[in-house]
Amino acid sequence: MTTTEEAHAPSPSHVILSTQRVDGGIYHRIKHPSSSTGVHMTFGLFVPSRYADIASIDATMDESRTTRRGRKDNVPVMFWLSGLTCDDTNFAQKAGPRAFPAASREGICIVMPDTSPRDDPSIHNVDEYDLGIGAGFYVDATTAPYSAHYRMYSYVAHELPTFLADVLGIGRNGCRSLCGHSMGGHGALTISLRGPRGSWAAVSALAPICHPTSPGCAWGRRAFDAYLGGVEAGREHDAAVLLGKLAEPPFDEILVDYGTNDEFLTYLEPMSLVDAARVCGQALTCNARDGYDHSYHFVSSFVENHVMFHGARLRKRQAEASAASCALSNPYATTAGRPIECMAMVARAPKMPLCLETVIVDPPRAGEVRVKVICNALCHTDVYTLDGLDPEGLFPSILGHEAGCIVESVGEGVTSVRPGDHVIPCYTPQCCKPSCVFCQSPKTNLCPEIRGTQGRGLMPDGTTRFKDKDGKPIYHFMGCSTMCEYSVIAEISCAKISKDLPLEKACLFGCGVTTGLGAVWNTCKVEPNSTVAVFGLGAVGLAVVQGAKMAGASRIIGVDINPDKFPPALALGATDTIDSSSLDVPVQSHIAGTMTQWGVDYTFDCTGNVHVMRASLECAHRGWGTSCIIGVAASGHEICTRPFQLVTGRTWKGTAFGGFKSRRDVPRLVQQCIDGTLPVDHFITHTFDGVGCTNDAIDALHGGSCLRAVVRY
Ligand code: NAD
Ligand code: AHE
Ligand code: ZN
Repeated sequence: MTTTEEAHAPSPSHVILSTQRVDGGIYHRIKHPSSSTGVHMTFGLFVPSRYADIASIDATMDESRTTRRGRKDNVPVMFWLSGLTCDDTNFAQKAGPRAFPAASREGICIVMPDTSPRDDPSIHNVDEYDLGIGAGFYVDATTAPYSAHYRMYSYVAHELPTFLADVLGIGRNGCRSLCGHSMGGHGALTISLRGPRGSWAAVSALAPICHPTSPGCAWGRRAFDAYLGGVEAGREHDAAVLLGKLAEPPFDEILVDYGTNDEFLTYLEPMSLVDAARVCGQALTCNARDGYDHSYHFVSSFVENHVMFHGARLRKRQAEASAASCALSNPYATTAGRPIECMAMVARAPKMPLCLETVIVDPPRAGEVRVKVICNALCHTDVYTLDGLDPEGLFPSILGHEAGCIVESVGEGVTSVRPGDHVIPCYTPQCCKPSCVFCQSPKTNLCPEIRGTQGRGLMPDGTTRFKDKDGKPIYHFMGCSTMCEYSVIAEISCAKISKDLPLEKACLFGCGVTTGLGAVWNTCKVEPNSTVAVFGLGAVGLAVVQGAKMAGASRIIGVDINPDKFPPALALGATDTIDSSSLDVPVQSHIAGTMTQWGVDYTFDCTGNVHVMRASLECAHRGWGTSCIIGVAASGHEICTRPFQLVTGRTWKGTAFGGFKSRRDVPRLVQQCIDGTLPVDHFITHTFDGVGCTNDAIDALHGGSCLRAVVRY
């Protein structure tokens, strides 16, 4: 059994008859062969500028059809059904100037089908305005000669919605509504009332024929006699009858306008609809517009109200549809809004192994996002804090800040991510507020929006979302806390990324790799042919080597006290390696004196050791060398050098997260990795399964051969 949709599935070939720029967007006329009517049908389509890819459709719709088919967002559309004698252009010409800008503001498309199968070779009755051409009455005719092609009900109720959804990605998931004038008002009301509940988001009408089977309505009676063989059969296409039969109201509200000077008022009988609505308890706003007649002057005077009426309901439907599709695609829908009990590695005290515990993760509050942590990579800074070296270190806390996550649920007001999205938590957030001088400046990535509470292990409202099994609060860490199967982070700390990169690779962009690359590209802007020295060849140091190589550095000196780190450094582009612990002179004199005369253009500390930071500065080139501190020094440790070093032209600077603006740049880096221009596999030297293995990852990092240990949850 073929479904209604399959029976009415659109055939491939369509023709764009015309495309015009109009106020608020683009207006197309499209002709296509219709399986319902069996002839070619033409419809008008207004597309707001914001839907550029649809607005730019052309005759060869094929290749980009897939993109439109693949659209994630539900583009809403209002169907405008015209009245007797009209074709697909009347509304656009006479009411478009008011309706289109309003639709653009509302973010909705408007589709304007023809009023009859105009190409039907057997119907020529041009002298009868209320039957045949221009008068299809939105029914499927059952009597000859009209039964051959006059199937306007099926065309508007089924085929055209499928065409729009399938070919243009418009009006999917019920994001469509009906409005119409006169015969079109009848069509809008009856099609919406006959359809399965919920298949249309809203209905409204201007001067609609409300009770066409009524003795007073000659139009209805003539049409039903001619198309359906009698008025009785027309009861299935009579809005007042259909509404009066309903047990409960199908819509939150129906909007109707008519003119008190409408010359066809006796045919329209709006009060019959008011009575029917009262019977089934349907809210109906029926406005009698004083002095207005049946013309398009009336229509264009009130069409904006109707467009706004539809806009509000279509947006609500859009939100419901995306929430529903999220729920469908979001295996976490069942946990949303409730505390989650899960496993975490809790740092109970400095220099003590992490404890595997059951914790409670509360739901996200306003502006917050709860994420399922898929994997977490260990960064030296986690160990530094666990070792009690971090002046901001707090216990008990949940550490971890280099992770790949999936959004489980979002708090109130969160719009940039939704359940099911892949995200990277970022300890350097990006609020993007116009008032934030840091986010607005190209010079820095240090958005301070939540830095105060973040440094105190709290969420922006000053509370925590973690509790242990005794109900005691547990502190957050760096606004991430990803050594837990679920975490709650601020929306402004969420970098939404493509799902095309496995999270166990994408997680590396949460800290070390990004920091190393950014120190070279953003903080120091290393030029081609520069000479570089990198102190500490862990993941951060090796990312500096990789970044310098990609920047075209001519000489890259890698310094470490662990020779095991030299092979990966050389593989990534280091030209020289030094085991500084084996030197009998200070490393800076070896580099600036033996290996080079005056030092190198750029040096980077990736150890966190203040002595190495000094050495790294002091072998920066006399006159112009720049030394960048990446390493995080232990509490109380301070850097020093002779001011003479700076007087003689060296610059000492530092970087956090490589100067990258987190939410803008992390997705780009991930995309570069997907495109193959930024490989990172070489950083993953160890993998573990289960949050409980995090202590093993720490041991691995201490082992000396580990760059990044990725723990998969
Ligand atoms: P890591 O432990 O993996 O690597 C450190 C490397 O330094 C090791 O290879 C070690 O052998 C080497 N090293 C140690 N002492 C040395 C010395 N005296 N001379 C030369 N080499 C020495 O650490 P990582 O994850 O690569 O992080 C490196 C540093 O960067 C840490 O201090 C970390 O806290 C910091 N960090 C800072 C940022 C930031 O935004 N500024 C981001 C990430 C990491
Ligand atoms: N809490 C320490 C500061 C530690 C620190 O400098 N952190 C780096 C990131 S390390 C990532 O592995 C950073 O981004 N700092 C900027 C910031 O705002 O913290 C302390 O000294 O108090
Ligand atoms: Zn880190």
